[in-house]
Amino acid sequence: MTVPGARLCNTTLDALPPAIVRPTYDRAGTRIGIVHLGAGAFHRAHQAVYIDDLLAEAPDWAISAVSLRSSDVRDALRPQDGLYTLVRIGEQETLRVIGAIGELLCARDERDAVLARLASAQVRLVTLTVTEKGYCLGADGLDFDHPDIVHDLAAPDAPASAIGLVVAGLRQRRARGVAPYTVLSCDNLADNGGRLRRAALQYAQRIDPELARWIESEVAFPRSMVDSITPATDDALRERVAAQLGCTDAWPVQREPYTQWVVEDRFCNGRPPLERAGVTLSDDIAGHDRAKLRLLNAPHSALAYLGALMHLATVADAMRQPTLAPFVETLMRVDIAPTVAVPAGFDADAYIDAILARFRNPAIRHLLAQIAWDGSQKIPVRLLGTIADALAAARPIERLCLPVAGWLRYVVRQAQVGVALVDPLAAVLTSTAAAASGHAHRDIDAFLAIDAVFAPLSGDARFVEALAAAYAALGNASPAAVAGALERAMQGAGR
Ligand code: CS2
Repeated sequence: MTVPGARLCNTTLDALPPAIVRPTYDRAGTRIGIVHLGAGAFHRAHQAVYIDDLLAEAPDWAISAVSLRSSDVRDALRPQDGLYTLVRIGEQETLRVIGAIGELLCARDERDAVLARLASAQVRLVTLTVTEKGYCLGADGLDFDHPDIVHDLAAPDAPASAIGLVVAGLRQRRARGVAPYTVLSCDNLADNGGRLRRAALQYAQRIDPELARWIESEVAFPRSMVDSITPATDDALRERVAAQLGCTDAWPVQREPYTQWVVEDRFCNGRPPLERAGVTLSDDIAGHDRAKLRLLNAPHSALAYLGALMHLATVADAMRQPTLAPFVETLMRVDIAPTVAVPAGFDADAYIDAILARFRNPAIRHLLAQIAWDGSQKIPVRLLGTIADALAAARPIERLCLPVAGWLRYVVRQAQVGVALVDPLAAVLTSTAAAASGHAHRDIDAFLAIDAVFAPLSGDARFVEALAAAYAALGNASPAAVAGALERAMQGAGR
């Protein structure tokens, strides 16, 4: 039994109730081999769990988990020796204490320690979950006007951005004759490794063209696809965990039982034996990441915006809504699936069935508001590529435009009720929304001028027309108006 008021940490680990799964390896015998940028809940519920499975046989791959800005995760988990609880929400809830994180750092206040880790020869892999916006990308690769990039290029030895840190670490290693690390993006971006590589090369080129050439020839940037639904931690979870552990855990994480990690097997300085933890090593990442972005993340965003307009709270609530759920299923099967070139042996129907079942899981309280964050970063990679492909193939795009219009209506509504958007483009989105008149063409033209979101499509007359029509179809965006638009959009579906 643990003492009331005690905190989860190395010394309380042995006293946890027997049902709690915990590390089977000697934590003191592990060494940091991975620096992970972006120590949020997704990393801790996903990658860190795979690594936890491997540390008994591969003790050289423990993780130094780095937050770029906020010190919250470090402050919560450092007193816990990096330990935290993973709650798997299935038919039965299971609790497991994860020990893979050997160190927590915050780059903003411990930059030197982060740079020292990045320079260390023992570190052979740098992984990232910094979300779409963390890559500071514009329409053509790295956004050189992004304030973090401007800052980092002016002071490359004191970087704040993920790209700046990755390149600063490589620069130190090159200067000291230390072999480079592999840089593995684990974010929801199509061709995540390719984009990160191009951004790193563009950035390095500005600092030192020789460095850029070295990175180009020596550093591997494998692509990857990650998948596991991870609702944000709330107090209810903290309380459940404390009751079961018999001690407090300041920041447990939760996720569904399903998890997938597909990684391109291209590493330049060794790798953990990932396949032994259930990671798929594949050469066809493009097929996997496209299928996931288009068939899981795009419907998620559709549920988030259209569901929020219908005053629904969670994904499971949205999947019980009699017009929204069939609309999203039609979108997946009729409009999106034909644009996804699936990898060999991939059964798209079964994949869609499984995603719908995951969305319906009533045990998971996945807030639509969480998915609605960062729409300006998500809409292009989740929906606009599908629309571009449908246009190129002369397929209809009317239904595909509804979630995009739903996002814009949601932005307008948040501006009207005075709720701040969580989005790096919040300022321009909110000022555009505040000027919205309700006149579809005028409003759409104003939003389409936001190049960072719409640049590749805003000149396409069919898209402009279909988006304006979808925006108009949503009427005053009340729940009844949205339901009416979805019903009309379903007519004739299944062709
Ligand atoms: C979601 C994703 O928040 C979101 O935007 O669509 O985080 C989603 O839950 C994961 O990608 C599932 O793997």
